Amino acid sequence: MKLVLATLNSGKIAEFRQILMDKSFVNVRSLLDYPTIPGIIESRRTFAGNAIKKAVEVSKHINAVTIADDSGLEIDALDGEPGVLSARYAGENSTPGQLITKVLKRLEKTPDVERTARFRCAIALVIPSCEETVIEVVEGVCEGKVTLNKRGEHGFGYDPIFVPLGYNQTFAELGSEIKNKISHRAKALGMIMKLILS
Ligand code: ITT
Repeated sequence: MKLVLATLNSGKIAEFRQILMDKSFVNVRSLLDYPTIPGIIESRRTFAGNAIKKAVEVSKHINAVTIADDSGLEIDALDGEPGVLSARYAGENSTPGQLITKVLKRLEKTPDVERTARFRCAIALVIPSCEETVIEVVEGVCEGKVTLNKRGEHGFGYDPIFVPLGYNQTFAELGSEIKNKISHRAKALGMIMKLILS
């Protein structure tokens, strides 16, 4: 079965591939394989809205099962920011370093006990059909805390400043094997695979 990941984010693509590693019947493709598909503006105000928009737009160009991920970090002390703006929190084309610097600066005066946060991942699924196209959306959440300083080299985005609940190391220290068992993305993808296979 061909499964198109409607994303250009190489960190997400690597995680999807690893999580799906034991599903040898799934032939994973991403937007890197379809460079002519135009970029999509993430104009919706929720993760679910943006995920549906990305999956629907991409499925208009490719007649295959398509999933799109819209995700980000919600920090309680910042009233849920950066949220849906996670990729652009320090301006368009922000680097991970700039994103992390901005978050740590805004949390400068926030004590450890108040640094609670969560990663949220919405994944939208489109299964095209001439009879009735299926569109579904699910969400996975991973609770945790934002650290005082960045630590670790693995992963992408905000991984060096996020410690998942029940651990002392950041996602960037824990590495992909642990992250891909407990992450927001792993939980959402698990639900999506159940829908695809049911
Ligand atoms: P696509 O739209 O092409 O999928 P994107 O990077 O623009 O790529 P999003 O709009 O969903 O994707 O932005 C998500 C951002 O949230 C991402 O760029 C990271 O900064 C952050 N993020 C999401 N999941 C993360 C994770 O598992 N670890 C660290 N940071 C994450």
